[in-house]
Amino acid sequence: MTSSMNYSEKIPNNVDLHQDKRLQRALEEWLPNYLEWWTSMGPESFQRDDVYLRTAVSVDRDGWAHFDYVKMPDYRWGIFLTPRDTRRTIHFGDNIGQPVWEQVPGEHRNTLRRLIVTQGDTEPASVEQQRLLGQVCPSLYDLRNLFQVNVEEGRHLWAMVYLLHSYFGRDGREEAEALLARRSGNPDSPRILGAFNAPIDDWLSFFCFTTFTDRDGKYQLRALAESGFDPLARTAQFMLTEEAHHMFVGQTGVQRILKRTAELMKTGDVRAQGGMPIDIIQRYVNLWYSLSLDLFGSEDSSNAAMFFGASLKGRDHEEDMAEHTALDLFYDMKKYDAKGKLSVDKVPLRRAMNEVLRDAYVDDCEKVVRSWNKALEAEGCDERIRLPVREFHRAQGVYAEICFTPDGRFLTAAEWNDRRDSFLPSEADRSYIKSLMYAVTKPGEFAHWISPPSRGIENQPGDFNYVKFNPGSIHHRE
Ligand code: BYC
Ligand code: FE
Ligand code: FE
Repeated sequence: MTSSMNYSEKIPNNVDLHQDKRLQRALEEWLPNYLEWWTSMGPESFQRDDVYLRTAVSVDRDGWAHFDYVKMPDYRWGIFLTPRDTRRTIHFGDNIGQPVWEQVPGEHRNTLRRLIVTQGDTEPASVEQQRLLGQVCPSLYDLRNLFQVNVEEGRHLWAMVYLLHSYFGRDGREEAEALLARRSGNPDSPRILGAFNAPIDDWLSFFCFTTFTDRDGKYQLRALAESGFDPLARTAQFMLTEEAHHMFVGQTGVQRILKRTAELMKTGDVRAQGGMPIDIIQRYVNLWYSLSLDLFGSEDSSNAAMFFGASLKGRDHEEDMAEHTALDLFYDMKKYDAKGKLSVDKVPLRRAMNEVLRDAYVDDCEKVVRSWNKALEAEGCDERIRLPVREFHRAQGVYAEICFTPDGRFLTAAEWNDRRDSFLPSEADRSYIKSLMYAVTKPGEFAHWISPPSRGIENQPGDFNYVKFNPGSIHHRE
């Protein structure tokens, strides 16, 4: 295991893949299936264009990225793990103090496989969800960022497939095939988790998704980076370094839209000038935030207790916690009856681990919204974006069957139905946002509804040509 990466092999890696011929062969057999999936389900219409992408060249904290023009199917997807720390011991749950596992413990095999498959399933799902967005990109800068996110989600799939192939034998290989077979939004073979079946066909949705849903990824990966199963922990650690850019794309994307909207508010009606009104942006935030809260699973979960007890999935920054068994401790959980009457239950802390992770996520999202509101304030705009309460619009967990307004007031189902369109994007909102989508492909130009970024990727100038269209491309110009 080294921090530098071997790019001379068919599958770039820092796990000495050539020393395990069987595994190498299995992954080389999976590779063409992956490429077939990528060319049919990946970004449509752009597979032959040259995109200014970063590729990982070392797993060191700084300086791991290399930037160059690449055709997406030629991207060097590889297997990169943070180097092993041989002194690492299990530091939470029932196995504290034991050396971390380098192989899958038999009694946790099915549970671990399920966690890895669930994580792996989200990665190709997001690429499928975003596959048509390039055709209506608001700029070349944004187009390049979309593709950077897409190729890295492809690499995250590789990360999970490596674990399945090397540690789970035949059923791991079968799961790796199934990861290429399910399809986002397909009623017959949907992706596993809710948010990954929702359509993303406009850029406001994309920026909300990369803000809120990729951020679920950050927290789930942080919890898996604590795992007693060391290969999973090290894989998750390296994935987190890539994840930061995805959330940057989302957060700055929404911020640039808000800035533009605030500018347009000074000169008249936002909609009449072709911008995105704040109330519509708020409804998209409400949707993607609530869908993403669902991804943490139930507030009170026997699965979560088992994952923690078995030392498979820890808490965010487990080392900072006062205590690491989570036994004989309780979490004060808000619950409601069908009439909306509140009670506070004492839930055993292990059973509340999904909610503990969600708490960290909610704090992080609040910071993001504060930065958005600062941008509005800087434009002299009095409007503000607000996160809905966590009970709002939930489909998983203890709040699932109960209706709440974004500010936490209980509603009957009939009241909810009457007011739904003021909380979540309506058909009219969606068709208006879609009507704003058109391709802007001249270097340095931006769609009317979004402001330019404050700086370019790798400090490139504002008119940098991030994507070079080749003859045959839908955006190619002579
Ligand atoms: N939709 O006790 P429960 C990312 C299922 S994002 C549908 O409530 P548990 C990325 C659950 O699977 C990060 N089903 O929850 C972002 C279980 O089913 P089974 C992805 C759901 O098990 C952007 C049942 O309900 N990583 O990386 O404690 C772009 C009862 O489960 C949902 C992970 O998720 C839902 N929302 O926790 C690209 C980490 N929620 O098993 C990538 C791995 C729950 O009874 N996964 N269910 O059939 C996990 O840690 C856990 O599986 C979950 C659920 C946190 C998801
Ligand atoms: Fe990912
Ligand atoms: Fe991501």
